[in-house]
Formats: sequence, structure tokens, C-alpha cells
Amino acid sequence: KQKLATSWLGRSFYFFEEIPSTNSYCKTIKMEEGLHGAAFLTDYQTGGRGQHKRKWETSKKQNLTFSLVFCPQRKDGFILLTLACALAVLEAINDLEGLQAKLKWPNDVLVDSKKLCGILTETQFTGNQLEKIIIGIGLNVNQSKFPASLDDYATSIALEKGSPLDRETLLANIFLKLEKRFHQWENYNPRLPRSINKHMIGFGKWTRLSVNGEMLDGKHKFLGIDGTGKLLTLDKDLELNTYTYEQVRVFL
Ligand code: BTX
Repeated sequence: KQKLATSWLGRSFYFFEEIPSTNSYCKTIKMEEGLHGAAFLTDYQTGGRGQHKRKWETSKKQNLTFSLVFCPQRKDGFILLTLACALAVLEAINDLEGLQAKLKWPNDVLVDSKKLCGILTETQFTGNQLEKIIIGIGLNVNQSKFPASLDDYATSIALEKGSPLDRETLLANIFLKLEKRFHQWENYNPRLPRSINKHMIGFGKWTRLSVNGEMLDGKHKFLGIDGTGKLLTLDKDLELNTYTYEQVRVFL
């Protein structure tokens, strides 16, 4: 088994056999010394949440379901941080032989167009002071069957690889990649958005977008994200456009 080689991330570690949602649990804890980078992992989540009140469903003892809490120096760029975490998960997956994962704007990791991992980032403020960022990660590792509603849409590492794998070793590698990408994010390192764009589905392609719920008729070339995590496009008139995460849906 691979040992945890991080210097701080995941060093505080909390395990729950069963819990409604690790993200919801993290909302209730008070940030203290030593909790920056703490991990909260469960083997069974009964009320897992996705974005916009969607559900995250995961089977017992087969996947990786956890949240990390951060108290960063940096108080902006949370979309970029979410993508940095998705990138770290992708890198750990692509270290496994025979797998080629891709990022899908804004927060998914896919293999063969099927969802392998979802990320839910939540921020908590006291007044206008950022108290913590909670990053919830659900990664399908050894699950071999999905509910009918997700069948065409979800996959797991084991299904893609054809064999199950050790979750602890994978988690240790994810934490290591996460620590490196977190430092890059916190230090505004330009390599981070470049690495994200390199793995982003549809990068450099003409694609359809909707902005503020309205479909744009002209095609836009999808240029990934800029250094702040905003989405960049080039339109037919060669205008460069930047959009925020909330404004845009990308249809690939
Ligand atoms: P999302 O809103 O992008 O994705 C949710 C959608 O994904 C669901 O509506 C469903 O269609 C599909 N889905 C549900 N479960 C799975 C699954 N196991 N595999 C693939 N697709 C699925 C993504 O939100 C963010 C998910 C974060 C989950 C983590 S788990 C730890 C933490 N705690 C918590 O409550 N949420 C986060």
C-alpha cells in the first residue's frame, strides 16, 4: 500500500461509517488550528448532494466519498480551486494503467463521456470573512452497478479498468496531487490553468453555449479558462469573451 506522502493535506483525517453528507457535516464544524486541509471520509453517504439540489448517489464501501476543508490565504478564485481539485483527481486516475480521464466544465471528471467523479465546492462566511471552503468529492471507484437512471451516464474506475483497486492507495495519491495543485492555486501559478485546459473536453473547439440561460446562435470557440477561472471564448467576429461560471453552460 502507498503511504500518505503529503506534508499537510489529509493529515487530519476523520472517518464515518455512515453519514448523511460529508459536506453538510463540514458545515457544522468550527475551524480550529490544524483543520486546514483536514479530510472527512465516509463509507456510506445517505444524503449526498450535488449542485443545484441534485443528489449524489453512492454505494456502500466501494467508492471514495469525502470532503476537505480549507482556510486559504486566497479569498477568490474558487472555481479555479474546484477545477484544480478535479485536475488532481484526474491525474491520480491517469496514473492507473489504461485510463484516460478528461475534465468537463465546470466540475466533472469523465472517462469515455461517462461521469466518474463529481465535485461540490461550498464556501462559508462569517459576515464578510471567509471561514472555510468545503470541497466535496465523490469518486466512483469499485462500484460495479449503477441505478437504472444513471446507467448510461455514470461509470467507475473498476468498470473502466476491468478490475477493482485499493481505495486507500488511490486516496493517498489523490491527496498528494491535491496538495501540489492547491499550492499552485494559492500562489496564482499560471501553470495551473494551463494544465486544466490541457485536459478540458472541447478545448479549442467550436461549441454551442448558453449565456444567462439564452442560447447563443453564433458558434464560439471554447478556449478553456483564464488565470482567474473565468471561461474564455472566441466568437465568429474574433472577439474574445470572458464569462463567469454562473453565466455559462457549455454544450459539447
Ligand atoms: P452534479 O450536480 O454535477 O451531479 C449530480 C448529478 O450526477 C445527479 O443529478 C445525477 O444525475 C448524477 N449522479 C448522481 N450520483 C452519481 C454517481 N455516483 N456517479 C455519476 N453520476 C452521478 C456533482 O454534482 C457533485 C457531487 C459531489 C458529491 C460529493 S460526495 C462528498 C460530498 N458530500 C456531499 O454531499 N456531496 C459531496
